[in-house]
Amino acid sequence: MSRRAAPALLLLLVLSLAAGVLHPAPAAPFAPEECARRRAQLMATTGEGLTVLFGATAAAPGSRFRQDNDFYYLTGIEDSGTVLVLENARAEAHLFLPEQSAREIMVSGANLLRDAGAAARLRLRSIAGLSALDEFLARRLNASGTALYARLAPGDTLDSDRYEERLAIARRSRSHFNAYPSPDLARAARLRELFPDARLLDVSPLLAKMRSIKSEAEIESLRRNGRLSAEAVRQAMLRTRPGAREYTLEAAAVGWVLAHGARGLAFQPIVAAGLNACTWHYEHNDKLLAAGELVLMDFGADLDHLCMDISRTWPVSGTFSPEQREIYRAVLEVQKATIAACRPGADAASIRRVVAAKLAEKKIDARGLQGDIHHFVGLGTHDGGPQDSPLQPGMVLAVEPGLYYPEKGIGVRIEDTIVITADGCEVLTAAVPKEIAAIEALLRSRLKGSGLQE
Ligand SMILES: [Mn+2]
Repeated sequence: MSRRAAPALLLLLVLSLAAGVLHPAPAAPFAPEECARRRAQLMATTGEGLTVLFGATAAAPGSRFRQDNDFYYLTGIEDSGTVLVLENARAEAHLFLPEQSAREIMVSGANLLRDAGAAARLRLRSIAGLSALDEFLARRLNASGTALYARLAPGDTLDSDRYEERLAIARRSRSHFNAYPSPDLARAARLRELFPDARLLDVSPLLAKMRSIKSEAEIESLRRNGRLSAEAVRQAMLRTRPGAREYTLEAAAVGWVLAHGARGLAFQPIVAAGLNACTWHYEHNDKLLAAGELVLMDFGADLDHLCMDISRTWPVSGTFSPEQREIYRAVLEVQKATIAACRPGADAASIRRVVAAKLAEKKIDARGLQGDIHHFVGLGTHDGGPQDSPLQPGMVLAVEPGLYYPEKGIGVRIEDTIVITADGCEVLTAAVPKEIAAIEALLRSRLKGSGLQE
């Protein structure tokens, strides 16, 4: 090595080490080879033209940066402001990242533009600065009528699916002062403006369909999250006592998952005592727990960018009243019958038939509950997916029946996240009790030795 080359090589070494620190290897479900496989599958489906997908540009206010779900699914990359371009027929992927000033690097750390080995490691054809994006697209969209796949529907977020995002945009636009377009709508309009003769097509349904079937690595990570989130709820149950506040339980569960490697939470935890449980998405979590009330907790961690969703309801004093017991039992039997009916090929109608038969056999009054699956779970707590098609192995979903009686101050929801297997399903969140006897036994163990009386 020449004397002149040595400092340059040393600088390169330092920069690549720094990049290694700033860019820790993604967890197995989003490892480079997994993401490359997904990109190849998507490109084989589209087959022609280009696909352009935009990453998240900034963290939500008050939050840690979390990459856009579709973007993370295809790249495993957390850098902000990144754009992925797929040349579908050539099966090649390119990444464009913002060029950063020295100050930006000092504040936020260097992005992958400074990481010389990144393209090879991530199985990309190239990595370039964002200022080269428009010209790259213009060159590749040279022929009139070229297919340009982009996201024309709103992207999903940590806890809202595409439909809920659409709803949020519509609600915000009730005031015309707030009727600014969503980032996806603005980007689609810009693409139309820049490339008016390209054939703009929506990539969202293709990605939603792919994401609905989880890989082995995703399922293994979701299994770990199921155990982790279940233990967190169990920890909250053990902190329950009259005079504690809802947030005491929240703190126990949040502390538990953060102490065990979760990135964060899948959604704002709901800890709702008494009447509060009748507000489905209650999140104040500051009320005192009173003896005789039920408390409903809806909780899940974000582990490896994958979410979990679990709800339990239990008595503050440790024992269900006869009326609470009757309502709880109806929800529990419906929930268990629904889970038992979830298998490959099952659809909404067949699940309802199985649930009805099971409830009739057990002579349970289900109080109007019929047995529904509620939403998919994955990169988002409310993950996208084909809503009305039969279940398939690898689908992950939440079953969360609930009964709510505001006039009685009673709300009961019991929720597990399940994965469809070859011949049925596996409950990922089974490690926290839901049978009445098991809940009362756990709560008795808490009361023992604490000096508390029921
Ligand atoms: Mn749910």
